[in-house]
Amino acid sequence: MLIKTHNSGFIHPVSSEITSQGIYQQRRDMIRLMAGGAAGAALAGWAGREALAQGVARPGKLAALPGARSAVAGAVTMEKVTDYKDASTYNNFYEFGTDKADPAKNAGTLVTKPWTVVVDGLVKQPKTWAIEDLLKLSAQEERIYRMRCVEGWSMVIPWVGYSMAELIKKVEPLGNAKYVEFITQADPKTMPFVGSRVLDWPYVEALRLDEAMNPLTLLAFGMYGEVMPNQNGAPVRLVVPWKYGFKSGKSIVRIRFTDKEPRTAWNKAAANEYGFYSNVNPNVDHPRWSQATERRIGEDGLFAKKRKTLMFNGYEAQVGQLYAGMDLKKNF
Ligand SMILES: Nc1nc2c(c(=O)[nH]1)N[C@H]1C(S)=C(S)[C@@H](COP(=O)(O)O)O[C@H]1N2
Ligand SMILES: [Mo]
Repeated sequence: MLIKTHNSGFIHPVSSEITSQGIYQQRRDMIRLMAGGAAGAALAGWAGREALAQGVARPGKLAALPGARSAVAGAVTMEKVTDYKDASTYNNFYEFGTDKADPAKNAGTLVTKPWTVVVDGLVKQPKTWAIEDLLKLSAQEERIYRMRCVEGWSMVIPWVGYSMAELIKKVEPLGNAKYVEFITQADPKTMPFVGSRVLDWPYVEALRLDEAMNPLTLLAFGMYGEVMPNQNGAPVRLVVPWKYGFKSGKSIVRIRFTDKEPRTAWNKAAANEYGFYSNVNPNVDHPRWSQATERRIGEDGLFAKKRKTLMFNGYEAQVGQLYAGMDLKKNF
């Protein structure tokens, strides 16, 4: 990232310089600049720098949404970032069709302004948030996460957002809140496949409260240093990098805290295939295929080897303790 300091102009910090103090200062600078409306070219952001370093330029198609590189353990991988083109044109978003190319083709009709997110259920501070206020609740961070779809492909995506825990702390869950349900937009007028019977709309996902509180769980507003493209879940989506992709609900309109395990879209569609937890696990096969390997999108040349899928998608150190003592074959 290009950080403006009072006397030395623009400097490029290297990772050894990223102290928590540095991150703190960077966040304060960012908040100050955003508050002053100065977000612009000078704020191309860590995302932009990181992407450039990896040979993936910020595409410059959408409004900039830079984020300071996250200090959360495990939130940055040095693996090659997936090309923006692949990340934005090879998607699952069944509200816009079931083909991987459909969301990019069809999601132009999604209306993201005005947008509100209702936060309710078992919380002390229920509230309807305007998307603009939700965006400003905490400093935007860049997180370069590995993403693994249950279908056997994976990507590496630089998301921009902040930990879901920031919002949870703000709304103060009651003592009996055990789960968080994420309800997404289901508007048949703007989403052509809502109304089809492929899923029971709206698309609903959920996490246990402690999973939602884990710092890796990201409320994302953008990717590649820009605001979220519609097909990737504008204006706000969840990203849960240790679970299969379908747990990361797109275009969220309501977040509800509950005491009972919510029914979720894919679990309702086929409970024997898609469990509540859906943690990435190479040792537990989908009933119809193995989950031991994956194909990294962008590496699918003739000689590209399949990669071994990692337990919890490589985030075991960060999230393994959430499942201590649980039988992960039963709780798949
Ligand atoms: N609302 C909604 N969210 C969704 C889906 C969907 O169909 N509808 N698909 C899921 C699946 S299966 C995956 S793999 C990821 C894909 O996200 P991406 O397009 O950002 O890669 O979104 C998830 N979130
Ligand atoms: Mo998926």
